[in-house]
Amino acid sequence: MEKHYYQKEIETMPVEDIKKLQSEKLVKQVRHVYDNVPYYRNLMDEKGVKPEDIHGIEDLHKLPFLTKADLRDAYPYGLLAKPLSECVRIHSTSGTTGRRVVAFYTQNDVDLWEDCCARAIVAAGCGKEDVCQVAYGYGLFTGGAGLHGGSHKVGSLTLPMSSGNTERQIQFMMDLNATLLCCTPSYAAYISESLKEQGYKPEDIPLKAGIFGAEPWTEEMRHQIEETLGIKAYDIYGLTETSGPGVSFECEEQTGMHINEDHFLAEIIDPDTGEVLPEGEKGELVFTALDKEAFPLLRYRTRDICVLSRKKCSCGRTFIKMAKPMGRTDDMLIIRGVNVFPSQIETVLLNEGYQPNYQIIVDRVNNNDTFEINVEMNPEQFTDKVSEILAMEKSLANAMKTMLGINPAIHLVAPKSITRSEGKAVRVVDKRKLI
Ligand code: DLL
Repeated sequence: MEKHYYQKEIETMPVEDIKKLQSEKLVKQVRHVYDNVPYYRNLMDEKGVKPEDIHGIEDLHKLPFLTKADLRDAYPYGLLAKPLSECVRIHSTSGTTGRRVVAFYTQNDVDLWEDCCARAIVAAGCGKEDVCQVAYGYGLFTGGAGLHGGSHKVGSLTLPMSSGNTERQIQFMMDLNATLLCCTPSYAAYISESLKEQGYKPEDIPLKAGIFGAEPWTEEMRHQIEETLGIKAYDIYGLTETSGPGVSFECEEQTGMHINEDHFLAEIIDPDTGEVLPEGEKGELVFTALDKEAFPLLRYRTRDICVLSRKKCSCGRTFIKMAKPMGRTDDMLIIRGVNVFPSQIETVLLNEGYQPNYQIIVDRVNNNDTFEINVEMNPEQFTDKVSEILAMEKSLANAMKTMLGINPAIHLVAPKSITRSEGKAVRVVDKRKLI
């Protein structure tokens, strides 16, 4: 089968050439930041590093990290490296606590970001003949604008739906023969559930691919969405601070996401010590944006826990791959001293035949953590016999105990009683007020 790329020469560049390119860009970018961002210049001065000390990517470790706390401190303009008159766009995080992060873009920043999203669309097997339904939120969130821009670059017919109004999403999808769906995996699951309820079979649905990201999702959830919609579902990753979606994207191998290494330099560090870890080890993902002009973060700690791998990929792309993020250093729950990730809970649910419709509720009563999971029953599991429900709850609690090492209280609830998400799903309610 012929392979398709959006920018073949870059995407299949020999690794040595990528590293050389990254080194050249890094030297320039450090100079740009030092000269234009007093906040980061101070961090470098405190660490005793000057731009002259950075000769290439081998010197990256000398640079100070930048954290979300720095972004909050510097809000709103403190990390801006270009005059506002040269900026054409702002996006912002969906964060619910504290100050939001605002990111600025020059026209060149927007262009390169859209190229990254275009690479993802082509890697998902789509092109000019496709109809791309963008059901990520439009607005300050980067999902809508990013995939929209990428779809234009590829020349697909773009359906700028934004998220929500599921009836209308389905109507447009069916009437206008959408072949590519872009939205969060939880919204994709919701749309597929609604299609199924309306009696559509996978073969009735025009879609052939989906590009889903912005939140963690498991392989099990991927299989379920793929089966219900009759598509191939591709993961896409990114964050507002690094432009948005498209920092990395999946190819047909579906074994991790290729990082757009001509624009982003990735490292994995030990989140406790800051030490750089070798390829293949699990740790916190750190990005240096090599081309961003207006908001050029160096060594930005994402808080996402991940693994990198440079194993040869059958798609021909040479960019390093990142595994699906396993969670965030800040959404890992510590319950009764045990580390718990929502993704582990989701894996158990799907293995045990439940849908990924659940909510985790953690509280602290008399200095003890309480740990409850509300889980929706499938319509076919639904029963009003208390003994049957209790038996199902017990069996699910046992499966959770095996995976997590601690025992949650499981509450099976009626089908459709947990609020569906049109954007990022809210999986955890932590009432302990630990911070
Ligand atoms: O979520 C950008 C995006 C939009 C990515 C659309 C993909 C698709 P933020 O709202 O700033 O930006 O959230 C960034 O979301 O640090 C991860 O924790 C998480 N995240 C993003 N993509 C994935 C993914 C957008 N594919 C934060 N898998 C990141 C797991 C993801 N987590």
